[in-house]
Amino acid sequence: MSDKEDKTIIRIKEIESINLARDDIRDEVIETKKAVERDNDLLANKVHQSFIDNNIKSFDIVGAIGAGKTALLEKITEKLSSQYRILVICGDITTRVDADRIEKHNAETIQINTGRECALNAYHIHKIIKNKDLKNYDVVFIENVGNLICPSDFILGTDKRLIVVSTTEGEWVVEKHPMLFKMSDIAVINKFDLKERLGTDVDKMISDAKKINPKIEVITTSAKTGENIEKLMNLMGL
Ligand SMILES: Nc1nc2c(ncn2[C@@H]2O[C@H](COP(=O)(O)OP(=O)(O)OP(=O)(O)O)[C@@H](O)[C@H]2O)c(=O)[nH]1
Ligand SMILES: [Mg+2]
Repeated sequence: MSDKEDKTIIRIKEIESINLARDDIRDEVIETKKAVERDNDLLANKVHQSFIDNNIKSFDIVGAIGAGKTALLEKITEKLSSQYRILVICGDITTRVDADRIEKHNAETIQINTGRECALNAYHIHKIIKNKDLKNYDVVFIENVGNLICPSDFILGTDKRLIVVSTTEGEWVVEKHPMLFKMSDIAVINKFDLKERLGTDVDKMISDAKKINPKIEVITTSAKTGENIEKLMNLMGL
């Protein structure tokens, strides 16, 4: 047996032993996870009620890393900031790059650095808004940490959730991540300007999203050219 094969077998054994250990505590892990999600849901309801009480339109924007969440928010805030008082809460593991980009378009921004956590949760949002006078805002956008898995565990307490994917992720990205599409109100397929160059089958992405969630609104956009940004804003009720 070669060295490489030997190492592969050892690695597989290591993984098996980790899985066995997990089997022992699986029920406990599942119960704890459910309790955390229950607490999160309660807090999310409280957050949403605060937005409603203050006549604030609120949106949670989730999506793959680099799909264009911030670029879309830049376009939207640029168009809205003369009419609406906007607060944008950006989730990112370490930097305030996104908040700085959006701030240039006259929106107030708050950056949350989650460190090792791969999604925002209702506790983060509650902590921020309890120190804010919400009467000073008309619209709140929350850009979640970029990924298509973790945010499905935590609702944040907004009117609508948008999921953003793009042509650069390939046509399988929707069917491979059904959970967030099930939980979202609007699916945005961004970077439509790159569709021809990449040969991405956008029709498949649209029909996959509709199959997963027949109620979801699906729209193609380009944050680069501005295509369909106004239509997206209409869908959001802005
Ligand atoms: N061609 C093209 N590029 C885009 C479009 N939208 C965003 N980009 C580019 O894609 C890159 C990533 O965009 P971001 O807006 O930072 O993406 P994001 O989803 O906010 O990324 P994270 O916050 O890191 O998860 C940037 O270089 C953008 O300029 C688009 O519609 N077309
Ligand atoms: Mg971003």
